Amino acid sequence: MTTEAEKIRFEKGMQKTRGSLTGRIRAIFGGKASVGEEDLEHIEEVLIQADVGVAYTTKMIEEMREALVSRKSWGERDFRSFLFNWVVRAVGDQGEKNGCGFFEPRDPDVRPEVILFVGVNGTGKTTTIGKLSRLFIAKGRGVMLVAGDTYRAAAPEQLEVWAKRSGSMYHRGAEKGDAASVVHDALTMACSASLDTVLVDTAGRLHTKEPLMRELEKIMKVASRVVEGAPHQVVLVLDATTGQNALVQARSFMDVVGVTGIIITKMDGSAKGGILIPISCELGLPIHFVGMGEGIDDLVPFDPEAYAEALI
Ligand SMILES: Nc1nc2c(ncn2[C@@H]2O[C@H](COP(=O)(O)OP(=O)(O)OP(=O)(O)O)[C@@H](O)[C@H]2O)c(=O)[nH]1
Ligand SMILES: [Mg+2]
Repeated sequence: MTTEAEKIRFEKGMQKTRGSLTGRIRAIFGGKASVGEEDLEHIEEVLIQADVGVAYTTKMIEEMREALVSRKSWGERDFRSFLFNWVVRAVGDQGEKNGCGFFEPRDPDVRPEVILFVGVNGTGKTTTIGKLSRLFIAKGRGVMLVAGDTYRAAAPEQLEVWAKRSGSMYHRGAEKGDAASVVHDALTMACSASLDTVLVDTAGRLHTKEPLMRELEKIMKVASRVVEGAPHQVVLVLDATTGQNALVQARSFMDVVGVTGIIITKMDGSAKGGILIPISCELGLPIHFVGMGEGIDDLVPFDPEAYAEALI
């Protein structure tokens, strides 16, 4: 369930996208009582600029055209309510898979639940793990953060700061060490400490870099040797400001590591929040959360209605 406070955070976080969409839509309607066929082209442009994607925009416009035929007039309010319903239908298709089911262990008989975070450089993996660790701790779980990023200098320290903030345990290995062995040691410790949840950070990697993608496979293999079925979730972190490229990244990671869900970050910094629509519709994966800022509280469970409302 999305709370009122979460809805408000969604709205605030999506100001940039909404600001740009609303302004343009208003310009199209320009006080007219009704739009006509001739305006559809402009509406199409606006949706593509918000990164809804050509395929989904075309679909939407076709449905609008049909709706126009069966009505005498179509004012701005009609249009907005059409858009709202369309978006909810499109992104709500993933149904229960969206939102908060995330906190429930995939296999209740196995502890700890191991969650691996992957994505290209700088998408917000480490920050998202930090935000999530606090939410897990608030649910009374024993949490460990694992610095599986052994590439970037200062990456382990960055994660350690988040561990201290949230009150999580923390494990790192030797500098420039082997990420898979860091994960191995961390999971062994987490088992003996009877922890509930282990969040594993990994180095950012371009989906086109073959050896780095192989390293992820190795981490997965090692994890499953220590904890049955691990990693139980593989979360792909995508940056909303990268637009359509996020879809390309997603497909490459899905091929290699069997991604189970998505978190979209930096929605607050993007005027292209429409990208969530193709991400949700085309990948067939749940969107668990949306990042709305850099602070520890700036992670909001994804809710189709709150999203559609904030978009429009
Ligand atoms: N505005 C905004 N900034 C964010 C969000 N999430 C992360 N950031 C910022 O994005 C930058 C990169 O975040 P990191 O968490 O270091 O990203 P990363 O994926 O771990 O990066 P690498 O480990 O280098 O691949 C930082 O400055 C974060 O504060 C968000 O939802 N909104
Ligand atoms: Mg990082």
